[in-house]
Amino acid sequence: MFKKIAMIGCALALATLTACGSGDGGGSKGSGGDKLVMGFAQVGAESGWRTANTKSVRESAKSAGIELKFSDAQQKQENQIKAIRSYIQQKVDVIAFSPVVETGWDAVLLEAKRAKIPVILTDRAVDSSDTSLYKTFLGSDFVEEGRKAGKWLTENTDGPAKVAEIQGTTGAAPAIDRQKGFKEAIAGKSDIRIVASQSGDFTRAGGKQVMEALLKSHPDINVVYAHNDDMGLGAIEAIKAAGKKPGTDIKIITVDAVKAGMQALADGEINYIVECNPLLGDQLMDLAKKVVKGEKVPERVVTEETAFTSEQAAKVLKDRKY
Ligand code: GYE
Repeated sequence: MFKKIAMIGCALALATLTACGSGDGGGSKGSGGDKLVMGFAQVGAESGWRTANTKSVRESAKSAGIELKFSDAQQKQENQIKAIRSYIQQKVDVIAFSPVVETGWDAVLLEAKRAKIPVILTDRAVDSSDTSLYKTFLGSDFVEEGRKAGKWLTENTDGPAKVAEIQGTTGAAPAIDRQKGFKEAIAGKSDIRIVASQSGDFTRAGGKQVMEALLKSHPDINVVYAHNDDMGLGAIEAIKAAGKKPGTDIKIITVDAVKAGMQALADGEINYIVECNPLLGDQLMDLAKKVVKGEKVPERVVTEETAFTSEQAAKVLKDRKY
């Protein structure tokens, strides 16, 4: 296992990091008490998935009695590195973070290791050959998600499929892996071809912009595979503006299954969604308590997930929590 992940949270610069703390501490170790303190470096607030994930982490920390110092990197690796350094300086008990991209973490993680602060990767992996830099990685199997998306397409194409792939953030584990799994699943199917592939940075605006351009450069696109719901929803806006019918003229497959995506799926504007579960908070807090106590934890904890068709989305929509 050469990959790692982790989550962290809120601010831009070091100066703002303390202000971003959850404020429920006071009796923490970091500030002289004995409450467990977690420094969490979140990717950003780019998508519905991320919003649900942040909420889950905050709520779970609270109910687990863990003081959370949260920072938001606004999808920039340099901000996450600053946040992690700040947590090391503050001598938190454990650092968790969700690396915006896979590579470039060894130096800062080595600093945490030298300071004897355990690191948990959550949601996204890092690509490093030194697995001693983190204790565990909690999150989804993104390659499997891509495979599920591709498999559905192989089973639901009527005629040649000309696929536009709207990728997540360049260099991010879910973008790399969701592409890999999808390609694997469609390999050898001569009637399915990815005709264009571009990054929409996991945002709705990004998905819309990419789709607007692709509809012009490749007017024959009849399938969109978007690496998350938000980009798929952005693509829907562009498709409608171009006078085409999303879900009918152009089939749409996405990943996440957040409420807005599930609504579009139930409405027939998206055709298939592979679930990616953002509710990692409880498992994360549980793992944090264990690693701080020095207990052994599995080096990989994979989230369980499913996938939804339009009919299935319509059934579960009203109970969807995020
Ligand atoms: O799919 C996307 C978000 O890392 C699994 O990040 C996460 C991805 C998720 O922006 O919506």
